Amino acid sequence: MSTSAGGLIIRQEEPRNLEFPFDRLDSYLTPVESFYIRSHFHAPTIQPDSYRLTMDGAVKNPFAITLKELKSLPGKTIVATLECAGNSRVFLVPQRPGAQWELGAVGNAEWTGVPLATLLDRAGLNRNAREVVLEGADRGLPAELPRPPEAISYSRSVPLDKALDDVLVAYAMNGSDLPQDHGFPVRAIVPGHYGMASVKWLTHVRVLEEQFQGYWQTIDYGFWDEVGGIPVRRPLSEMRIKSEIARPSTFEVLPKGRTYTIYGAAWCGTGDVVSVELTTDGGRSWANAKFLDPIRPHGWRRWNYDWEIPDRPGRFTLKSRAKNTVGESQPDEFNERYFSYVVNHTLPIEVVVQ
Ligand SMILES: Nc1nc2c(c(=O)[nH]1)N[C@H]1C(S)=C(S)[C@@H](COP(=O)(O)O)O[C@H]1N2
Ligand SMILES: [Mo]
Repeated sequence: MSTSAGGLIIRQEEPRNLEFPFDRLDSYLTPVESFYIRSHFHAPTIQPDSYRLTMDGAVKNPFAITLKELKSLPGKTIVATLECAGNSRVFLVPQRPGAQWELGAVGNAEWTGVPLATLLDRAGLNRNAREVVLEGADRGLPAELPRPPEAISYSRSVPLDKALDDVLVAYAMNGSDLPQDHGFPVRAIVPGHYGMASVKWLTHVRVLEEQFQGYWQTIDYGFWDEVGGIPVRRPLSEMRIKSEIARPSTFEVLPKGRTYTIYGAAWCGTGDVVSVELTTDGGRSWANAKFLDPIRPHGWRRWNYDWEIPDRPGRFTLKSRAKNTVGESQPDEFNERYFSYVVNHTLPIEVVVQ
């Protein structure tokens, strides 16, 4: 099978926001040229020779490390699916502000780097350390209100236990140096979390003894949780379970009376995807799809399903629904607490049979 690469859809020219045409899905690892790009500010150019990653904050031995030193530390390679928290926003009615992503603000890649735990260990955590702020070299004014009074960097925090568990300080993607748009020379990969956590152009890691309340933690990439009946703002974190139909695509014309292999992928942030079901009658009946990929922590699983297309012309609504090992299942409806993020309900794909 030939693997087609590149050919992204422009959602915004500058800063660059490009979407993978999800109907072209045909490999387990998304080729680097096809991997969606989501950048809030102009991509910074970092010279690899002068690059330093600074580790400081609530630590005993702050230090800065060069790219060469970083690459000389024991490395690790993982597969992780990154999904932008705003992926599939175009399905929301009424329309929400933000990039109108369809199905392709998601990709699955292999990442190589050094565990953040190795660097935190070397820095020596203070007793009251609680969160780890990951800061990128890119700066600017956010596009949406309320805006901070001056330019800010892109920064996000992860809880300390996550930082020590499996966060990767990555310098390679699918076996090659990171491309500039994906964070050259170094980015964080926070497996299982929505893409916003995986800070690109990572130059500064700050350990905090308090809760981080930065712009991308509260104003943007937050949602309304609830404590004792009172809505409270919390940062988005783990990806919620989701499956997407890659083929057929919306309004594709299919021949009646034939077999069509519906094809897609499914992923989640916690646990493993264990089933994908398909409905071709708008939700009255569901049947199991077959997996094409084994379970692999944090990697997506492609699946397919042979649909015997009825022998009559008409409009049909297809939906897929994934379930995982921790009892999560895709909901039927969008959860309004997320306003314009976490669009993981069963997405209707309408096709034309003739
Ligand atoms: N420094 C920095 N890191 C960033 C961003 C950014 O704008 N600046 N965007 C985040 C968001 S919202 C997503 S979804 C992912 C996208 O990663 P990609 O462009 O490599 O696909 O990067 C995250 N890391
Ligand atoms: Mo994102």
